[in-house]
Amino acid sequence: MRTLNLGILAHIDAGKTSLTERLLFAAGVIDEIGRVDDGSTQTDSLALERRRGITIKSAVVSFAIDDVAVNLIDTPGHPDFIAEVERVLSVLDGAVLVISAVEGVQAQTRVLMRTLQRLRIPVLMFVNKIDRGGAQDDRVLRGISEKLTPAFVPMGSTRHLGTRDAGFTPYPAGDAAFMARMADVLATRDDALLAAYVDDETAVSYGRLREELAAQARQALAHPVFFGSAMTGAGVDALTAGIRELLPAAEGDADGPVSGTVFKVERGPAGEKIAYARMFSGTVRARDRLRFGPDRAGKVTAISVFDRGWAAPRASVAAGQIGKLWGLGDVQIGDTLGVAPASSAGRHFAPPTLETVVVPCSPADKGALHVALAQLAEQDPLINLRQDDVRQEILVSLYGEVQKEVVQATLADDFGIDVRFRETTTLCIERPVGSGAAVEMIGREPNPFLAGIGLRIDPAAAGSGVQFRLEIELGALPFSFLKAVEETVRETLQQGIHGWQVTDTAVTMTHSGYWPRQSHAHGTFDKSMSSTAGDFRNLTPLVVMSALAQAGTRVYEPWHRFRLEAPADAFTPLLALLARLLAVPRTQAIQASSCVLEGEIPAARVRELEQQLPTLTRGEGVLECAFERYIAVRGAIPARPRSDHYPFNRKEYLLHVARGVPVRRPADARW
Ligand SMILES: Nc1nc2c(ncn2[C@@H]2O[C@H](COP(=O)(O)OP(=O)(O)OP(=O)(O)O)[C@@H](O)[C@H]2O)c(=O)[nH]1
Ligand SMILES: [Mg+2]
Repeated sequence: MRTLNLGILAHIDAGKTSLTERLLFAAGVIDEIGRVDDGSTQTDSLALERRRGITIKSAVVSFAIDDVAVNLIDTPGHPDFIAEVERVLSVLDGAVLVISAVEGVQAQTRVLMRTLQRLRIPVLMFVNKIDRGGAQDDRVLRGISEKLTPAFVPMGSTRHLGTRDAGFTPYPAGDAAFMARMADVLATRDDALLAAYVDDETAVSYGRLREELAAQARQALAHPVFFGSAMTGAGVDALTAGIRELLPAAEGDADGPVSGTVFKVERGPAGEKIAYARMFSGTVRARDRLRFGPDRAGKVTAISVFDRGWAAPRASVAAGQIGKLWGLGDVQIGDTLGVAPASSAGRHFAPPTLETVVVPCSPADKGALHVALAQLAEQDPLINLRQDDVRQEILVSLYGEVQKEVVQATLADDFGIDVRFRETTTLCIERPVGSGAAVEMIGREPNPFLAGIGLRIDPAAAGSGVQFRLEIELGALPFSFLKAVEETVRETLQQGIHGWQVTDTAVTMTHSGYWPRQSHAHGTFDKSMSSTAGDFRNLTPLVVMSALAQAGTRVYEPWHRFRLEAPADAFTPLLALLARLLAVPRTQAIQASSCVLEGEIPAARVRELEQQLPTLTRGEGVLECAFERYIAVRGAIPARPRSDHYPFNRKEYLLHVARGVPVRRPADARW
């Protein structure tokens, strides 16, 4: 039996969860179709999801199509939960991108397709809701062609669009228009096919085109498009057949070295940690000891594997499969089990752009709040818990207001802690402007640490994060010291010159020095003569900050791309509002009764736009927003209150002062 790990992705409300339910029903896994609107679907199983009618967490279910075992991952469409989508991307063999036949290609559809293409993940498209009033097929196809990809192939025709009787009929074998479309799309990627087709159109058989379509779809070069309705079930059989025919099965050797990726972590009823892992190679058995980080490992106590329905207890999970693993107490989302798979995760979407202070309504809950948030951060690492030691406050990173409400409701429902939020600020980033370097030699005044470090900081491509490189000889420094330097570099860059996270930079270690472990004649360790990892941890922040000060940094703020649809008479007031919010409208179109405005807006102003919109448009305005890029802040630079992890101690503080590195003595320092 082949396995296919399939993601369902779309803009919010396109019908992913409803379609998942339909596919489970069609495969005979469930006898009755649940409805999102009644809170009775399989994959929206959290109380909060049922209450709100939206998906918040990715969920896995499975079913079989003939000889293919499909693990289906239903993902959330709301941009506040994009991190959930990000985490599953690295475990997919293919995806179904759902597009509403009424709304067409939407902001998030573009963001998702762009990412799927970048990762070369094969994509089938399903144009859903053909039963709903306003459904159109040609307009959606135009949208796909203009905004997503030219390499799409409609797989059939629709009838009675916009009615309960709406249906989809796959093109029959040999259909001339279908063959012409396949040939057009496929020939651009296949010279032999192009030559044969140019030579004699009729010489290329339907069978050959169909085979080539499957081959190109499996390589993510061509994208078959199906139509249907998750509500009535129309077109779902054709989609099911397409999933089997046109998407690749998981590859991997069950007898090879163990390699897997953890893409979801949850807590069981007794608080036990459960890791969801997709295996790329090898087999993990219960009681196996697994390594999942440089210094983290654990023993698997139990396994269940997704198989025709839900996860069921099994003795092992093998290459291609998705399993739930118990017993790995320290495991984190994104961890690699065993050897790293060829296509490692990495960041595909923008990080959260907001940060807010979380305050317990009852001060007595402070300790419990910290524990609860740490558990939430385990399931969603981008929450990025930050403790402000000076003000004794806890901060979390967020994507938006809906995620904020979800965090609040989860803390209340699952942990019994009522919280409120204070001061939501936009998270900016800092990027180095030029290059900077700094060196502290070992044993040279005023360096009080038994460590020598030289670092150079250079700007790197947008989106590349922080890379740590070595220009010292490998082996010149013991590994534990090297690791201490790299970790401390990353930690220090959490807060740059203006307090924001420094990113898109390459940090190169250019110099190192240490004193090897010295012992007295009688064998006791002499700290005054021997370097320790602590010396490297203490010295690194200073060298980083000196080099960074020399490189200089610029602060960038997040901007969103927006699309606004509103009654035509709201056009002028909307333009005025956009101007006040410093948004930049790029295109606009006014028709008889409605207008469409598209452009970019600082993320910090999106909330205000959302709040003003209903009044200006009599509640009819529709706003779509998605993160687009970082743009350098003009004018006053927003400063972030520093949480001062450093200086760690008095020696280091004095060294900062001696070197003229800007530093503040923590208010609660005991020295
Ligand atoms: N008429 C009609 N309504 C549909 C169809 N599919 C889904 N819906 C409705 O559209 C709404 C959203 O459906 P969901 O399945 O929750 O959409 P989703 O993409 O999972 O939404 P999120 O997970 O929150 O992004 C619900 O009210 C569904 O009943 C369809 O084919 N036809
Ligand atoms: Mg959903």
